[in-house]
Amino acid sequence: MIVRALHETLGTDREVKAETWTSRRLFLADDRMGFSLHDTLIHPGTETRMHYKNHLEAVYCIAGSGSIEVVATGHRIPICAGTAYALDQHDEHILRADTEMRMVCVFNPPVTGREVHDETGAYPAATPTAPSVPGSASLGATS
Ligand code: 9YT
Repeated sequence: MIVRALHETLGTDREVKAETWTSRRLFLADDRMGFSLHDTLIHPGTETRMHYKNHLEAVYCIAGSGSIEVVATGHRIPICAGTAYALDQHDEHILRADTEMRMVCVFNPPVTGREVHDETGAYPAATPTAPSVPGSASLGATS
């Protein structure tokens, strides 16, 4: 079993800061779980355009409020504590934070550590890391 506390990530390589967010990465690819788990703060008053072409991401908002816009349709959905979204179509999106938002994020395949968005809003494709549990299925993404 791996046990990791949020405070242990602060000020380490697991705390990754970008202009509009700070991602505290609790579990990463080298934990061999088949996903990564992040506790992410989205800074108030910001907007972040993202397009995870190489990953699937699920996000659960546990504090704060804002909205997500699906770029392809222009559809805007309010996000507040208790709302989750899954980018099952690798959806390009714009996240707007009205107040500081605290998000629990899961990436499949897992991110490896220091990723920040490239110019297209993506993280680079990961090198496959097998889950450590014998017989467990890989959660491989498709692009
Ligand atoms: C909610 C979201 O996607 N924020 C951007 C940061 C990213 N999720 C991360 O690496 O924690």
